[in-house]
Amino acid sequence: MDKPEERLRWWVAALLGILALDAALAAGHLVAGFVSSNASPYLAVGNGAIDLTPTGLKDFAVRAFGTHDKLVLLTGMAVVLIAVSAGAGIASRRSPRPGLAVITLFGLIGVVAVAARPDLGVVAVVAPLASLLTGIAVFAWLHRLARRRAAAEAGVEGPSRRSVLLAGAGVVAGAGVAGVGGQLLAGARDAASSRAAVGRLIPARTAPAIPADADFAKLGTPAFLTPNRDFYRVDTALSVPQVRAEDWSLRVHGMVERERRYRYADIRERPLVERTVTMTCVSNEVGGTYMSTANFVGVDLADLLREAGIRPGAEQLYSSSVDGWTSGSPLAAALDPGRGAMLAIGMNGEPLPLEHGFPARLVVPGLYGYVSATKWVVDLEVTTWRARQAYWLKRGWAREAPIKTQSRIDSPKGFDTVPAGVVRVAGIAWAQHTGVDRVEVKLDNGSWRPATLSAEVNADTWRMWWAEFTVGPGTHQVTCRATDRTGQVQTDQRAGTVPDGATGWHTITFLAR
Ligand SMILES: Nc1nc2c(c(=O)[nH]1)N[C@H]1C(S)=C(S)[C@@H](COP(=O)(O)O)O[C@H]1N2
Ligand SMILES: [Mo]
Repeated sequence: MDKPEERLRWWVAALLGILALDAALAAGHLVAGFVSSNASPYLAVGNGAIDLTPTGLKDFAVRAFGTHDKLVLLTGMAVVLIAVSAGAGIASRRSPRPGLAVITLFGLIGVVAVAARPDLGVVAVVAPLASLLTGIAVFAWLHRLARRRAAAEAGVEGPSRRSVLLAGAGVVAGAGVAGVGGQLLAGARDAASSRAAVGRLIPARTAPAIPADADFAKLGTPAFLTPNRDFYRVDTALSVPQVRAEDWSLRVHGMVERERRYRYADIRERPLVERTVTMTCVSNEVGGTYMSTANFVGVDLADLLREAGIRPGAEQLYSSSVDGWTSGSPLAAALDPGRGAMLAIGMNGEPLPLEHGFPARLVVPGLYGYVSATKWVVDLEVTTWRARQAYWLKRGWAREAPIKTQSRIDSPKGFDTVPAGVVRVAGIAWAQHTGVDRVEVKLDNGSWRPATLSAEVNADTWRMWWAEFTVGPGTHQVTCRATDRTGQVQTDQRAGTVPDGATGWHTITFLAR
């Protein structure tokens, strides 16, 4: 039988588990600073979790938490890790073995998650291995110390209380230094400095200036061009991929006459074009905000594909990002000179922001982002639909996903209170690559009334609208619907976002007083 004095108090044991976790994660983060910030085991496990999450849950997370979905995931992971580590500590009040087993299991999960990342080489596993070894060493060491102290309290020779506390504090301080060090190292090598060094991208052909009456921002619509910091962001990347322009290249291969590889300077030195495009996410719900407009600067995708020479029978442009995300676009859309598909390197007068795909991304007007807009793009494979299935296609989303004709009310906002009398209703409509022809608005059970449209910038961008109603006190409802250039009226049939984009009319309720 064990002597009772050799058992650790439960809270001391729990603390040991948490300290070992802290040290392990910090060590991994530090080593990842030398390799790649994405080799940090914590981030790699989170990224792995995102890729393994079923579509329905992922769609829910994006809807429920929006851009914060990743913060929610990281926080949830932290809570689980701390709880399990504390539990493993408590299970190790006598022998360190249960704790060591749990640490080994965690460490191996980290190793697998890093090894599975397509953007990292094999050396990257040194980061999770550092976590694994540090976790084991710290736990074993602190455990021995704490048990000898417990014995000392029972009268046997052993370390002082002070030395045990110092050891614990030393682990916390060491982990702090390692964690911060890893962060600084990653920062020094990162893409932000590379982006800052790019300088101004001057298009040979600039987009026509946006007329002043292209938006009704004074009436509550968004500004016509979305500032980069406000541009919606949707991707599966838990930490933004860090690609330096100097290290980037784009491979064009597959069903082509000759494989090509472009470096950043090759693209930059070409005559650049600028195009104003409204991008939309297929996860945008009726009334949602996953859409934005920017001036994109880049080169014609069709030019790059033609230089490689397309072989007969090719159907799909299968593009991959540095972190292994993939997208499949109809090759015909990428080649169509009237479509204006681009390899973009600039956005609103700056190099692409890191979150929006620096150094380069695809932009194909008229198609939802998941079938067209690969960020951090490094590989273009010309292929068939049978040969390759892209990321979201495998998860139940449609192969063909043109953006649907839709409209949205921005003002009043749902459940606003406004003064009775004249009410101005304003919003946006979009039917990218087809163009918006008309928007109609309806108050309560009234008839459809035409809205005033903003100046059209081009068929690939949103269009703003407004209409005026006189309302008495009470609750009212407004609804809008758009008609595109083909004469198709936006359907009132409600459909969810899966598999190819939501439909239905946007209605809001407001109170007049
Ligand atoms: N590498 C990568 N590119 C990606 C995605 C992604 O998850 N990873 N998401 C796509 C989706 S679903 C959309 S809607 C657009 C969003 O681009 P933005 O974040 O610049 O607005 O990027 C597309 N490109
Ligand atoms: Mo999307």
